[in-house]
Amino acid sequence: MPFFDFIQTDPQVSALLSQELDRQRRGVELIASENFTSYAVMRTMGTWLTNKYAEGYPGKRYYGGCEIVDQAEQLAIDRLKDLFGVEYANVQPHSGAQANAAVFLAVLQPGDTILGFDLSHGGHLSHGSPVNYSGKVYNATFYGVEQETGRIDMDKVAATAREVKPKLIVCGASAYARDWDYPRFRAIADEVGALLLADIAHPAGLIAGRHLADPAPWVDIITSTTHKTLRGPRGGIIMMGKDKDNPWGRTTKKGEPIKMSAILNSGVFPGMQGGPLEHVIAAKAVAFGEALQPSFKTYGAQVMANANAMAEALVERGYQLVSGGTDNHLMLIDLSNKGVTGKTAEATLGQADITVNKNMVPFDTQSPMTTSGIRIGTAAVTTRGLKEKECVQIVDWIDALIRKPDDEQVQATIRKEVNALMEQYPLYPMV
Ligand code: DSN
Repeated sequence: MPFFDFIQTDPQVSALLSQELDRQRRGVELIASENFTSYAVMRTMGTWLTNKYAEGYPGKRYYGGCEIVDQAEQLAIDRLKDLFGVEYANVQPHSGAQANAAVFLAVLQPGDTILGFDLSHGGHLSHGSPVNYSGKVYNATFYGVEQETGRIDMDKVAATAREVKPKLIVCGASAYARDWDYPRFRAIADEVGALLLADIAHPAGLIAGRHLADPAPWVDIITSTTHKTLRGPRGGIIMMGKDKDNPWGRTTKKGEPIKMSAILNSGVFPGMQGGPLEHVIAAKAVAFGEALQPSFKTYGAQVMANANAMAEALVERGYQLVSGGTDNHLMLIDLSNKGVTGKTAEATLGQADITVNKNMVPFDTQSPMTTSGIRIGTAAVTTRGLKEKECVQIVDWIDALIRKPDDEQVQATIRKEVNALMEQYPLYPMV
């Protein structure tokens, strides 16, 4: 029975589901923040757990009938703690942005100063951008990358921190191809008396697989999404390497110090969210179970090998990568020397069923809707089964398309080749 047969009562939505599955199957997916969940993760999301209200936490709910979802949520928590070797995990945030919002609400007061990575240099909207609540409610300040190196200069981060005296420093990005110096961020946070938050939404799966530096021993709080390199359902999480007493001396009515875990939990619920999405939380449990398998470590190694192969092939063909290469699953390509904007490149590659997103590059002179660059990542194509050889082939296609951005013949020819390649790597063949 086709996966979506049960919604034949709604042929319009059913047709759209079918078309989207076909789009995902036939194309090369290079959006760095996307991936393909396992069938088990996806099926778990589409279950009757969606019917259950469970405001609160396992064992302490505001509704009856939670004894089964309590077990599912506890399983997700326990597996996540195992996966990252941490003492505290909250699996309820609906997204990474919600996780960040809950943390900010829990540990900051309106008007407090935060120091984050500049959105226009690769940071994230929810780290203080003026168009986001985080930049409206808090006094947001930023560090960025150096124009010559495309890398963060930690001495400059320290100088900015000394100047602005933030209550919270955020390390983490949406488009930064390098690993993070967590010990140095820790030293800076300690020097200025700030809390330190690592948002690992992009590299989470690579950190879980121990391919990249582990923030847990260094930072106070970790947030992430679950659907990028971690390959779970769309959602967010919050973790702490160690739980500890809150630094503000807040106590219970009995005068006992309140743990940070309680403060963060209340930031999520009742602070930021209502009922948790227990169907998604159960799917997170499935995904964390998968990530605990040895095969997930192999997957992460291949994601990075594929990214490296693409980065090298791009550089060989004259492409400028911000920071010159990659340590993780993504790269940011500055197309200014190729005479096309990010917007044109995204549209041109899209015509050949290669999906990327236009992306600002540091010190960009184009607007966010045009951009000088594109961002590409290898998490999704690696899940499909592609290896270095196919990744270099993809770079050749990208190069041919960008050289002749208006040539519909080139686009049609490459589209056929892309579709033929991806047919060899079935996506959800059981559907
Ligand atoms: N939109 C995500 C990304 O593409 O990185 C971050 O929220």
